[in-house]
Amino acid sequence: MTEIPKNHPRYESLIAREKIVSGVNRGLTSQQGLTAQGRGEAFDYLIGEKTIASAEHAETAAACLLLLAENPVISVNGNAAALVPKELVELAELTGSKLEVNLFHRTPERVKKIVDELKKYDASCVLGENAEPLLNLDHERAKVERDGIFAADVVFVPLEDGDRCKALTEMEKLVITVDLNPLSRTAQTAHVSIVDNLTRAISNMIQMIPELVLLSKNELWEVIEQYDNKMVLADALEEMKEHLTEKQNELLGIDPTPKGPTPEEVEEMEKRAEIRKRVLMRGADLMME
Ligand code: PTJ
Repeated sequence: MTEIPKNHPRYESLIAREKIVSGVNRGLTSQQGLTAQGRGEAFDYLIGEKTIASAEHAETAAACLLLLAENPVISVNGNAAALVPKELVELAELTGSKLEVNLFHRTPERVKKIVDELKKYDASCVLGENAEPLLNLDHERAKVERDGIFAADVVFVPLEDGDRCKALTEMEKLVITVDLNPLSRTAQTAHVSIVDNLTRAISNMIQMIPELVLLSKNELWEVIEQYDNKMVLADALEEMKEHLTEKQNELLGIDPTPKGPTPEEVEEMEKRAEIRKRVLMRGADLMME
């Protein structure tokens, strides 16, 4: 891995890039995963490389769904395995979810390598090696495990392909995704779309779970009932628009905050109003005379 100094202004982003490259070199991540990461980075720029409030709301709803589910499954692809393997194992443990390696560009070698990678972080059981073509899609993309994603009531599929996301929602599962592109078919099809970087989203969810487990089932359902995925996506687009306008103003040296008058200007305005009043009164006197 290239040494990245901690004080580099783009440290987080460069480290993520290194992790994806290392994932490709170790045979975990597909080459297509490199372009996917690049696309994600571009959208992260637009959103200001931070967790926006609506994404945090989606992360809360996602964590509640995983806690309420009877049979939750977290799907792991080559990018997720390179970026957040330890965190995925932790999230699975905290929510009682199964982990399943589920690849778009599937090869048995890559599935095995990702299973072994997750086991390095103490995952007790990782599904994926015995997948069968059970989704309503053509051949390799259709493969999932019968006791894993196929049987799940809630599936968490970060960085998923649009077709497969749609196939899962059509199976009446509740589908959660993480996708920095609010316009992607996946983001538009999933029930809960977290528009945030996978690295931030997973650690946010891990941090909120200790508080969420203290809530009753009814309270967890309340969070979900108030959740509106369309609003979350619309808000992400709005944030991007606002962020772009802010950057445009910075470039043009425009200060968008409406300025009120200075105390001197207020005094001057009051003086003028007084003079005007006096002139009007004098005019009225003259007319009476
Ligand atoms: O390992 P495989 O074979 O299962 O392949 C995984 C990839 C991601 C290559 C595959 O599913 C794919 O081609 O995905 P797409 O269609 O490129 O979609 C990936 C989506 O994730 C895009 O909308 C990106 O903007 C988004 N994305 C990429 N990196 C991140 C991200 N979203 C959040 N966090 C990221 N780090």
